[in-house]
Amino acid sequence: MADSSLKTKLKEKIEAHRPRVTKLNKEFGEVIIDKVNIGQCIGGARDIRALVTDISYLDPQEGIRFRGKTIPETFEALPKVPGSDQPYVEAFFWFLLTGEVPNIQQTMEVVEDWRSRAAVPQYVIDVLRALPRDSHPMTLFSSAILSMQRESLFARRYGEGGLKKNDMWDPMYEDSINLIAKLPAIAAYIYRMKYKGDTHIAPDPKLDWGGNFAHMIGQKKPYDDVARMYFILHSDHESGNVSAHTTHLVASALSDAYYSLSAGINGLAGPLHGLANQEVLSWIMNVMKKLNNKIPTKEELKQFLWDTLNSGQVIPGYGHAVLRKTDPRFTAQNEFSKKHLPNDPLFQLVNMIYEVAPGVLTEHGKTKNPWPNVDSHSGVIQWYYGVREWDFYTVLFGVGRALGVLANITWDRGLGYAIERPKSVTTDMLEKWAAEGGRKM
Ligand code: CMX
Repeated sequence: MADSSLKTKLKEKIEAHRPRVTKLNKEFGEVIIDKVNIGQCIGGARDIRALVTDISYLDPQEGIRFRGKTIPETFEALPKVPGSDQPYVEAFFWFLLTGEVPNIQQTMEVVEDWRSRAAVPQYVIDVLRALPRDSHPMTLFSSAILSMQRESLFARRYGEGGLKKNDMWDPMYEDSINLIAKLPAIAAYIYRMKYKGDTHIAPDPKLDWGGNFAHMIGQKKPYDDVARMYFILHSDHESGNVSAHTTHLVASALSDAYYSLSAGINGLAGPLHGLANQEVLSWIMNVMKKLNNKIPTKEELKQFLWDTLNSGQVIPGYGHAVLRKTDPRFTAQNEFSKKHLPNDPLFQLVNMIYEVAPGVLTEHGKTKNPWPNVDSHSGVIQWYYGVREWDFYTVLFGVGRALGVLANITWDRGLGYAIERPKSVTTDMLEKWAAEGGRKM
């Protein structure tokens, strides 16, 4: 079978890019681009420039750019689904992989390709049904992905021997597309099994990837656009965040896409990362419950924020390891909400938190970034459209995040990136270097 246009384009891009990386490595490998201090060593490797990706870049002030485009530029440039305001997620994936905006024919080829690979094997359903029904949806999601590892073409071809380093991106790409195509149906199955009386809705072969997810969870327009927007916004945030880095790290051992994505999803499930969007909603609901479902005044809100901080908890949805301004993914969701749910009380509460929380966090004085991140807004939109089971929200994040991390590990294999293996040191060594004023090089 002939390769798809996307795969052909990707091959061209990888082959054109490879000499740049080889040259950098061979001729300029000794050039210093960063230094590491004890604080970074203890403090989660923050800000150390030690990863490479061309798929997205996160500027602390401006926020994310996908392939050089801001969020509004990205949404503007991509072909839209007819009758919708939002682009095809399939077009976005083409853009992430190649850096080029596809035309509508190229986009529709991806739509067709993903449709043709979307059927979820029965044993995945059996695995989901065998797990305790009160398992967290992220446990179900990660288990479903891992259970499909036996399908990996990468693992098969590697195991057969003779898979050359320069050819590894090909089965990694195939595995990635096979996985992406199935994720909406898997996520929808989890949703309806857990929360909708175990009743299920078959995919509609006429719909695109994002629209089909909305359909399969039982949502109507304009939720299809919420799904598309949500998946695109959550896709990629350069390489150092926990889910992206974990996926990359696991793949660096030449583990296949199934092992790697499942691991990344497990990292996303942490409350300091993706689970924060669930935490935001439960925090907001707690505030409302304490006030008999009344929207708090600014003074009451301020008090709740302080109570949270004084009890040693973080304010979910605020702060960021890299960003130092309002997350443009927050802004994009805020713009959407202004248009579609301007009078929703929870949306108004999100805006009130945005007015009050940065001041409280600044006065509290710990966080380097008192501004909201993506998670402080996403749950409220879901809630408005009736997706109120907030422990499902991180699965939505995970479906979107898969696009970015799988594009990245396909490129990792295309460029032959090495197995990741940073060096560790002991506390004794750090104390010695602290006393000596630095490590003697
Ligand atoms: N509320 C209260 N305290 C906060 C805070 C918040 N929202 N954000 C940071 N801090 C605290 C940290 O806990 C840390 O305290 P200690 O010194 O006692 O350990 C201090 O401020 C310094 O942290 P930082 O350098 O500003 O932030 P980090 O890079 O260490 O952590 C993050 C980043 C996102 C984990 C943190 O801001 C946080 O916990 N935020 C709330 C959870 C959240 O919204 N996570 C989602 C992030 C986006 C995503 O990945 O989905």
